Amino acid sequence: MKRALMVLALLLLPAMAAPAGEETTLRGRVTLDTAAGQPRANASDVVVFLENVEGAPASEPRPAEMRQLGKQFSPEVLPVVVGTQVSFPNQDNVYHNVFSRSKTKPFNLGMIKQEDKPSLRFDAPGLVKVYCHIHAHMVGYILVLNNPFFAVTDAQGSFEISGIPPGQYTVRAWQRFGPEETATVQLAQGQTQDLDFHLKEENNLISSP
Ligand SMILES: [Cu+2]
Repeated sequence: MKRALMVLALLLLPAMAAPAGEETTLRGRVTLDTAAGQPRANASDVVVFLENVEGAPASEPRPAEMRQLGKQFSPEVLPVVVGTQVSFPNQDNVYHNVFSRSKTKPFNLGMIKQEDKPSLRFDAPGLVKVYCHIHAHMVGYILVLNNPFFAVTDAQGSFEISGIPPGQYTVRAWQRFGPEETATVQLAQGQTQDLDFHLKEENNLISSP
């Protein structure tokens, strides 16, 4: 009995040693396969986000930026929380244009000259695909989300979301080039939970606005 109690005490030690107020965290790694079935070396730009989070902060979201740089949108994938003001600075020495036909937020910012920085507020959740009518290859993705609990993967596919209120959530891993994946997690206060996703790209994507 004594021995059992001691074992129990030892088992509890790591939890007790954790600093008070440790943040509830979800982290993991996304692996991406190409349509040909090969692992993609660069697994960046997958957006991992939580659904149905209640009591999300009501504070004004921080402004975000999608630059035009080297005739690309940068970043190409930009997740933001609903209500975010996004500016589109042109950092090239050529004209650009930024427009979208997405139902979530159709717009056209007209001609944007170097150093100009028009901005827009994204008030409705959903995907907004962004293009430039001068450079047909330019495409950007603004994913407008209902709460600030999201992360974008780095080149290794790693992500981390912290400060999550404890609870049960649906987690979605969204990619540009194929179907997303979902998972359900149960997060306890102060816990760090690992969650991995495996996504596959598709060849036959129909280009939608
Ligand atoms: Cu352009």
